[in-house]
Amino acid sequence: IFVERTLAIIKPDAVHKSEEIEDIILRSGFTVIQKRRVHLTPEQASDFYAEHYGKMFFPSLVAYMSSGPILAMCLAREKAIAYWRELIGPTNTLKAKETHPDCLRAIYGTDDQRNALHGSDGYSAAEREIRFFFPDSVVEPIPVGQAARDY
Ligand code: YYY
Ligand code: MG
Repeated sequence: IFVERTLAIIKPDAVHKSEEIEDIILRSGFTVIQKRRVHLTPEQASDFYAEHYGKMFFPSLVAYMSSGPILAMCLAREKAIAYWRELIGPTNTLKAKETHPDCLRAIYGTDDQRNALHGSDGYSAAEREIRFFFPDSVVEPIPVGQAARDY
């Protein structure tokens, strides 16, 4: 059995709540494999969100993501990708507050764009995004039962 990895980001509007959010992450059964505080340049934020290049919201998304420090985390758990997406909830914080009031974006998000948290949306995105922040991380899934410090 192999656990799965995903990339989580605590975005600039929620970094001041990162200790509280990390507690929830651990209580939800994730292991924090790697963690890095980083202040992205606009160029780096554009690279990270390249799939959205050309969309109306792209310039303000890049400005937001480079507006202050963020906390990038590689999380591991069984079905980490889907479970982390479920835990953070819908993209739009305002909708999340109405339909999923317990999700992390509803609790920590600011508005329809500043939604506090990021989660990879699939396996290939997760691998690419983990490499983006942790270029020397292992590529293989992590066997269940191995301690995080082994990696
Ligand atoms: O994966 P997720 O973050 O839930 O949403 P995406 O559709 O990938 O968009 C990435 C990011 O862009 C989102 O977290 C907020 C912002 N955004 C926006 O400001 N306005 C939109 N209409 C859609 C997305
Ligand atoms: Mg996305």
